[in-house]
Amino acid sequence: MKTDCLFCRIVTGEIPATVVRETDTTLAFRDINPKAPVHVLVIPKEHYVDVATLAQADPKLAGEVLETAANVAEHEGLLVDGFRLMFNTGEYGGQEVPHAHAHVLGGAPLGPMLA
Ligand code: DGP
Repeated sequence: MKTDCLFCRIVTGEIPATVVRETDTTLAFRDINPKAPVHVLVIPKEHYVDVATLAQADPKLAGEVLETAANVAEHEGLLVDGFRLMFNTGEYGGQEVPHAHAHVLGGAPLGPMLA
């Protein structure tokens, strides 16, 4: 828990969020500024600054984030038509919140990412 981290404060409940799934180690909640009909963020409850740091420090937990993302996709009905799973990482990756998070995006055709 990092007291000045937005997503850590969502984990503690200090900042409200629409939670769609929770495990002992991960939390999934709707993005406040959705970019698709379904836009859910999946985070490890423990603070890691980005997915690269998370995966190197705790690959098991990184796998649990992926598992929760897959379960969210299934629960949101995204498995048949497909969806996008994205980790913005660092400044050049466009990461705005420095707590590792996966974006689960779907519910409409998203097109090629690097058009
Ligand atoms: P990124 O650019 O990958 O760091 O994405 C951060 C996402 O977090 C962005 O899509 C908007 C979302 N977000 C920012 N602040 C909040 C918040 O307070 N609540 C929720 N639910 N989402 C937030």
